[in-house]
Amino acid sequence: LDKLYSFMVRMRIPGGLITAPQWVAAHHIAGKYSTGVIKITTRQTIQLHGILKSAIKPTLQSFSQVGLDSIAACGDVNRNVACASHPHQSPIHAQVHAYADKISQLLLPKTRAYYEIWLDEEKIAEINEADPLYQDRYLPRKFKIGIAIPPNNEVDILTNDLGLIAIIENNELKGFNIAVGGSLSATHGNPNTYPRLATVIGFTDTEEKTLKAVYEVLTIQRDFGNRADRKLARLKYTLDKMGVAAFTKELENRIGFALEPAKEVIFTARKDAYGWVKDYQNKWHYTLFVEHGRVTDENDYPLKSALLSIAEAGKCTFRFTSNQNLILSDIAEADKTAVEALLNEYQIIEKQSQLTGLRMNSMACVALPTCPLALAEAQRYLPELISKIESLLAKYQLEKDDIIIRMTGCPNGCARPYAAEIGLVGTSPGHYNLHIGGDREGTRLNTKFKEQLDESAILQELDDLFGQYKKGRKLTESFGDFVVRQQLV
Ligand code: SRM
Ligand code: SF4
Repeated sequence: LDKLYSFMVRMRIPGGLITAPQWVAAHHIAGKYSTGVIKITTRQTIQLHGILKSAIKPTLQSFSQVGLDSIAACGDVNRNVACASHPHQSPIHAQVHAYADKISQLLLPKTRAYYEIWLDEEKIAEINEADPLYQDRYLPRKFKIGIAIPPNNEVDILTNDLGLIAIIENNELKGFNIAVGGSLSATHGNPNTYPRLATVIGFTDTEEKTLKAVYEVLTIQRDFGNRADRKLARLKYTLDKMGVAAFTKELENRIGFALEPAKEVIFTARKDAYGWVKDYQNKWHYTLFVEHGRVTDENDYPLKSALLSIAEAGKCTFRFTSNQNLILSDIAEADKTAVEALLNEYQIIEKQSQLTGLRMNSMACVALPTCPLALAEAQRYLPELISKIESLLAKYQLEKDDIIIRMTGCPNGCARPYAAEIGLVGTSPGHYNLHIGGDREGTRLNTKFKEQLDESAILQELDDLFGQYKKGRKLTESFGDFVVRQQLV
């Protein structure tokens, strides 16, 4: 018997916004063709796993019928564009959010292959499709773009190859600070690889200039990126090789204008706005913590059924956050009670109210059993580990502390563990490197503290660190800031 291969499908959902009918469709497609679990990812989209080869085409066709595709959600192209998700972040949130779609469209590969192979548009060969951006070679590596609306940094803007930071004054979009060269991936034992936060290189005011700058950052990476070693091919390595000044000069040559000096920006948080929040247009939004993005019915928690009922009622949109969470969004005042009744009927609100700060600020990547690169568990294990860490937090009365903890099954960094206050990076089954000292706002990477710890060693180290934190922290000091101030890393 040969292996029974199955596939994963990841959708392209710029800014993570879909309609209720699209959620209903995703629910049924997942049930019919995949494991049934809808996984919200760290880049605001959804994945389905366990799709057999014969089911790929019907899956993509079913998504296409509701206006969703998976084009460029993987590969050496611009990936799903992430954007600040919550409409309460600004009265002009929609204007900023629209950039996610514009950029996604601008940078889509021009090939019709997806339509031909999966959507029966016939003509499968005779390749003569002009693509001025990707030409005949695509990019040397994946490319990621995010858009942030300060002061919230839920998108972890500086971990993107290219980050746009919206500058809003008096409810007017003035333009964007442009940050380049972020990426978290690293490889165990390869000192040439490293996580890096993006460097802010300037500001653009108009839409035309911003999109031009975005486009030409990609052409620089296309032309200068390392095509000999995929481990060193991301924009961060291109940037560090060229130097920031030379990179900026090259960009200015290509765009034909000088970038303005970057504006001052302050980030204060990365947390999602849990619960009910009203926005500037008097619409309501309910943000739900979805543990590691897994929407399913299990452990007496019928989340997937609840979301289906809510979607079928048709009174909200669905917004995915970069923290793997979900916002039931754009709810009219008159419909709020109905949505709340459904949330209560399925005990969603009650369950949410029982969660600790640590759990609500946790993320884990997929890892085992589906990720072929996983060295250790992540999303299947972190919930259980957090229960044990919660006992330690209770010991020091730190249950309400919003400590950001993230786990990945390997050093690729899919749940951005290097940008967490506590990062656990898988090294082998049951073992993790422990990183500490990221800040709460996402402007400082953490540092490796201990290597190859098993569960009891992780708990012992955290017990000790929490004890010191409880005793020595300044009034509102975060765990990450404390361990750095104490020079523990
Ligand atoms: Fe990732 C590869 C899952 C966000 C860095 N990532 C993978 C693959 C496709 C494994 C593979 O290549 O065979 C994983 C699929 C596992 C599965 O079974 O589903 C996978 N990555 C994910 C997701 C689903 C994690 C999650 O649990 O949410 C995230 C999907 C995002 C999306 O919707 O597009 C995901 N991946 C990230 C992030 C975080 C981010 O982008 O904000 C990173 C770190 C940031 C960065 O890119 O530097 C990330 N994934 C990687 C890498 C390392 C890339 C590199 O430059 O070396 C790989 C491996 C690769 O590309 O060779 C990878
Ligand atoms: Fe897989 Fe590693 Fe990404 Fe986790 S971090 S999903 S184990 S590639």
